[in-house]
Formats: sequence, structure tokens, C-alpha cells
Amino acid sequence: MNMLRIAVQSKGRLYDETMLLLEEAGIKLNRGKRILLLSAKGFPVEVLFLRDDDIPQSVANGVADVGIVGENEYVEKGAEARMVKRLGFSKCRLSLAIPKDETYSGIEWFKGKTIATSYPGILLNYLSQYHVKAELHVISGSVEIAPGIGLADAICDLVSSGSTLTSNRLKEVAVVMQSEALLIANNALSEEKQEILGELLFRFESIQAAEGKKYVLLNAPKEHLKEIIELLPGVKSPTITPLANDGWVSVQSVIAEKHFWEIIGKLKQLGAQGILIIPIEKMIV
Ligand code: PRT
Ligand code: ZN
Repeated sequence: MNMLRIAVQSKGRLYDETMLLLEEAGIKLNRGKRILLLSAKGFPVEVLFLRDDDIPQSVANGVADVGIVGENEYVEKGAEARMVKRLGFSKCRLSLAIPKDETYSGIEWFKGKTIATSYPGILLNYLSQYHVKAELHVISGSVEIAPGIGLADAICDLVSSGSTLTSNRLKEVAVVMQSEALLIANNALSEEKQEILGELLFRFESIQAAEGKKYVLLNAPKEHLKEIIELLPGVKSPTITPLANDGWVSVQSVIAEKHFWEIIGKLKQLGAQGILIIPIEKMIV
């Protein structure tokens, strides 16, 4: 049988959210003797566990059909695989940072300097846009310690909270690129595999659509029904059902979590009662 092979990081910063996304998409892995390649129950996919550095190339050469990898790795490797979807997790930025006490004059500061990085491709491309020539010192880990031990004048590395920079007495001076997890795919998938990928995308989109949304159920006095409905836009329009008590109806709808407290206050003012807020797992729109 034809299966879609998905390459994912075997451990590290992408692992937890990748596995959660697959699980929410109904992909439950069979535990097997093999730890590198696992098949799934009830859906024609198998999951190949790799180092993130190897994912773009594996997808480009067809060892895997699709992969979940950081945008930084995908762009740096320049692999011939197409980006199918932004997944919205493992967000970070690739930034230039210099010793805290240096005065930063702008990108020219880097002219003739030595920069330690694991992303020479992306960095060279960035610097050349500004006609800045610098010397790159390519190292694969602990880039942030390079200036402190005299190995480089500056670094170009991934940043999320910024605390690694601070604790190494560095300051971020320019953002080279923003990054998040991506779903990438081989350029020449068979029709059958395309179809499985289509189903997978549909599931991912249903999960993303439900994010930040809540289902709300409440009892509304008929006299304020119109105003209450206006507060609850819903997917299309709210569902209204009559209640045994004549002057009241039950209203059901979907609201964005970020507007939650604002809306609840107004609903209460309009006499809504028995308000229930329920999490939504998936939403097919
Ligand atoms: O073993 P393998 O090669 O698979 O893993 P890895 O060690 O190369 O990668 P890993 O697991 O560290 O990161 C995987 C991916 O997560 C990266 O390629 C990014 O796309 C994404 N990501 C998101 C990050 C970060 N946030 C991040 N903060 N990757 C690394 N960092 C590091 C950064 O290098 C620095 O050392 O965290 C430190 C900075 O964090 P803050 O919070 O102190 O700013
Ligand atoms: Zn890696």
C-alpha cells in the first residue's frame, strides 16, 4: 500500500509540538521494534525520525515525502523541496548580536569583523544585500560563547526570549530572518501521495481553525436576543433553540478567546444566564 512518509525531528525543540500536531490530526503511531521509522494506525502515513539538519535534504531526495522542520534549516540548506504550510510553532528569529558594551553604528559595524554562526548561507546572503564583507566562523553549537572567548567579534544565532544573549553579555542589533516550523514536501509526489497530503493538510487546517476559539452556550431573554446575537458572530450565525420557559431561548455560537472577557461582561449586562464556555478541538469550516 502507498504511504506518505513524514520526516520529523527525533528529539529537540520541534519534537513535542510536532508529535502533538500529528496526534491531534489522528495519527497514532504503532510502537514497533524499529525506532527510526514508525507506521500509523488508521491513516496511510509513516513517521521517520531524523536530526532536523537532515530533514530538508531527505525530503528533497525522496527519502521522505514530507517533513516538519524549522524555516531556518529549510532556507539554510537550500534543498529543492517546496514549502506547503506554515505551522505556527517553534517561532524564533535569526539575529546578529554584538558585545553589550560596543556602540552599534548600523550594519557597517560588521565590515571586516568575524561573525560566528551556524547559518553561513543565510547570513552571507543578508550581508551581501548591504554590501558588507565580513569573515564567517562556522560552528555548530554554543555560538553565543564565541565573542567571550575571543573566537569572534559577533554572532548570528537563533533567539527566542533573548536570555541566552543577555547571560553572555551580548545585545541583539539586527534581525536577519523570522522562523517557524514548516511543512515541506518533495517536488515530485505521486498522485496517490498528493491525495494523502491533501487529507493531512485538511486535518492540520481544521486544528488551526479551532485554535483560540471557544464554543459558548447560554440562555438569553428573548427581549435582548437581537443584541446578544450581535455580540456572537459565530461561524455563520448562532444556533437558537427554544426553552420550556417562554421568555427564554438557548443560544450556541463560537467566539474568539481573546474577546472572551469583553463579550462575557456585555452578555451578562443583557441578562444572559447559564453561560457555558467549552473548548473546541477541531473546526471544519
Ligand atoms: O539534534 P538536532 O540537530 O535535531 O537539533 P538541534 O539542536 O539542531 O535543534 P534544536 O532542537 O535546538 O532546535 C530545532 C529548531 O527549533 C530550530 O532549528 C529552530 O527552528 C527552532 N527554535 C525555536 C530554536 C529556538 N527557538 C531557540 N531558542 N532553536 C534554537 N534555539 C536556541 C538558540 O540557538 C540559542 O542557543 O536557544 C537559544 C536562544 O534561546 P533564548 O530563549 O535564550 O533566546
Ligand atoms: Zn540540528
